[in-house]
Amino acid sequence: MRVASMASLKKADIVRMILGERARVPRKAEGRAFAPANIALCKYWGKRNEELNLPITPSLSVSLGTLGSTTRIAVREGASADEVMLNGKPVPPRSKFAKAIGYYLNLYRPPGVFFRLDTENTVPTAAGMASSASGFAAFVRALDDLFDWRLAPRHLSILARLGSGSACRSLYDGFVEWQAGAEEDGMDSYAEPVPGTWPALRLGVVKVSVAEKEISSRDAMKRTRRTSALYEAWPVKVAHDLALIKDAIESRDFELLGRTAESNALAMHATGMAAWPPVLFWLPDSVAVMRRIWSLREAGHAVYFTMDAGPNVKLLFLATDTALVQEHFPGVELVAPFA
Ligand code: 2P0
Repeated sequence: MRVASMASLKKADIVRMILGERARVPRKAEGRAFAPANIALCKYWGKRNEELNLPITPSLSVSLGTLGSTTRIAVREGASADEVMLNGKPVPPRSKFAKAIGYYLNLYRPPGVFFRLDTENTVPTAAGMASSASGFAAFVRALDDLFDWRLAPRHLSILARLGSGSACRSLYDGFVEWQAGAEEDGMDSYAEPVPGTWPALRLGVVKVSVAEKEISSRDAMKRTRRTSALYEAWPVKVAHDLALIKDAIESRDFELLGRTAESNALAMHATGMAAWPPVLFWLPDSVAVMRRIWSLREAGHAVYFTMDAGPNVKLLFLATDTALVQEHFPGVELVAPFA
């Protein structure tokens, strides 16, 4: 089914296109699913369509194995509101989190039906790792399970994207590429696995601050795209880095992977600094961590970093350097994406 006016397509239009004639009647007492968190090596930064979370560029991430979200969803018989639980605790209905879940549920809600949604995050939420990506991916899978839609992974990826862009990459393990697509309805903008595993690859999260950010990544990328003179260079940078990262994965060239991911993250942050008002996520300690990494490299160690829309630094290294990383970054949280 195609909709006549493409320009103003809403999320609900896309949900209708994907679900088609599928019933919105729960087929079991509870839907349940897990999805991994992911960290981008080549970042998603800027949208061509803010309603549908359609990106300007492709991006490439690595999923974090067993770190992610497990979501359970069930109908609340006779209730007049949804109930949202996070890590075993009720979430206040007026909170941003509960509202975001409510808006997303509205896309699928049969009239007058309310749900109980229960999410457990194994991503250390306080470690500055985004849980919205794994959260929305697990949410979509849990709905698919509850309603027994049996949607194709491509369609689940598109539905997860409607919740949060980077969530479309959390439908897969390992390395994942999100195609930017060109269609206005975004039916060609979804994630797919990139072949290749890398058992020795390690990530380490160095916590700098867990305080709530001053600006959400959503607002930061919007402002950057609209006001930063450097944004023009971003799609060119992504095209270049994406090809290098895929080569690095294929040839298991860790230095190429690390160098390219670090340079990509720094370029993303640079576009933000040139926005107005400026977008700067770094704190003095973020820069101190970067400098420590650069000193280690000068001493011949292959330790690199990436950073997302926050002050925490994510190290990239190989298993053989685990002891070195722990020595230089006490308290680092280690992640083995392929273990
Ligand atoms: C990424 N980030 O590729 C980039 C790098 C942050 C920096 O995806 O507005 O929460 O929900 O589509 O996915 C974070 O942005 O934004 C993000 P929305 P999202 O991982």
